[in-house]
Amino acid sequence: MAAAEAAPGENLKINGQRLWDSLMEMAKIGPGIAGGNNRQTLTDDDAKGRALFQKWCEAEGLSMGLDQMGNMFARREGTDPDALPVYVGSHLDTQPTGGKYDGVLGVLGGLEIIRTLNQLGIKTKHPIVVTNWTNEEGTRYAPPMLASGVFAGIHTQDWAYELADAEGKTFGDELKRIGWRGDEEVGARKMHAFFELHIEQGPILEAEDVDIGVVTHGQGLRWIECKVTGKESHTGSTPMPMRKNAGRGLAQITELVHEIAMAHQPNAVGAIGHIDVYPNSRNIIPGQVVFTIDFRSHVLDVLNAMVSRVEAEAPRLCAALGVDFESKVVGSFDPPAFDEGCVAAVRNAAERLGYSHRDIVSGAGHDACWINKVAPTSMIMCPCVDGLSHNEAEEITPEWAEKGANVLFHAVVDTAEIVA
Ligand code: HGY
Ligand code: MN
Ligand code: MN
Repeated sequence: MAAAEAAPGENLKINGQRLWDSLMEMAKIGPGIAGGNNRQTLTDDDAKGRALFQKWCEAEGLSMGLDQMGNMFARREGTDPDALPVYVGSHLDTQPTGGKYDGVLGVLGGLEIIRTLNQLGIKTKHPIVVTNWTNEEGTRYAPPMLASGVFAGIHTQDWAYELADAEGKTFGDELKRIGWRGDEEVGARKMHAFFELHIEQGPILEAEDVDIGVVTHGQGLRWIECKVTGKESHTGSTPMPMRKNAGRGLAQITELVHEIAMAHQPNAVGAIGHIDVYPNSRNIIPGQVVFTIDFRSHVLDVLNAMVSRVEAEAPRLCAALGVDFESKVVGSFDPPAFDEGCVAAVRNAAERLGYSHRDIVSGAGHDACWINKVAPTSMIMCPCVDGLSHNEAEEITPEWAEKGANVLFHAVVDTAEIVA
């Protein structure tokens, strides 16, 4: 019996070596101090990374759009100019001690799809647009997924422009300074679908020896910025009963956050990653501590219960210590459920390619979580070594990158419809 006719594009594969070489080339920009990256948003290194991405896109004949939040849109024309484009991408900005693949794999995986289509001379009905979303990480400017959030109508552009970093530099000024503020209205673009390839940033896929994560849902997130205020005084001459030590508030709330998350296992997580101590002098009792609680769960009721409990108990803990407590939510999104049609496109692609795969909930937040509100969206995940991410030792294998990009490729071209 003749082999079943391959469906259009069934044997399509990306060039894994070319993708890996591009990942390594991009990793040279904004190097970290331990083999990873520090290419934080709106820094000169971010500008250099953007310029390299633009150069690669122009070499493939793509037209580059740039909106007023610095989101980059590299477009490959389809045969039907009226068809809404299929978008594919992620982010090029990194954590201060970030890895080489978080976000970057999704942007350069999208570019690799274009390179392969051009090389094979394949046309698609729908245009394809490779995207770099500004400030996904939310480290320098909270909240995370800022520019995709403005694009999805979650935040206003004016509010985003006024966000200030630790040195008081505003997002709007820095975007203009690095020369990447475009004229295009943010969110005006309409999408046929959006796909994001991302490393798992957790241990499940590697532990189960599974190549592909078919992402059905994401966790919801709450970032609560807390300020505990005591009184600076001499660590040597101030009698213990007279002290108003803001550091003790931080210590007790750190334990409270851990206890609250542990009370909601197996799906909740909680920690404090950002801490500023004032005046941070060895012989001054901390007068003020500012820190951010990061709670996550894919169950909305659990997420809300964790926030309610810390907002009820933290003030009481601090009052007992003789220090003041105040807080505000600085980042928030509810658990997203991705589009079933796009999730099926990812699952079918993994099946067709013969890759091991499993449904998975994303532990990290992604631009896809916001784009999911304005277009059919889903994600593909590949394993990462020891599940480690947001650490310069973040690592993946070329094979994982290639398989993830192949699934992305098939999901995108199936949705963009190859014109034989
Ligand atoms: O915080 C997050 O989940 C994302 O990595 N910015
Ligand atoms: Mn990311
Ligand atoms: Mn990240």
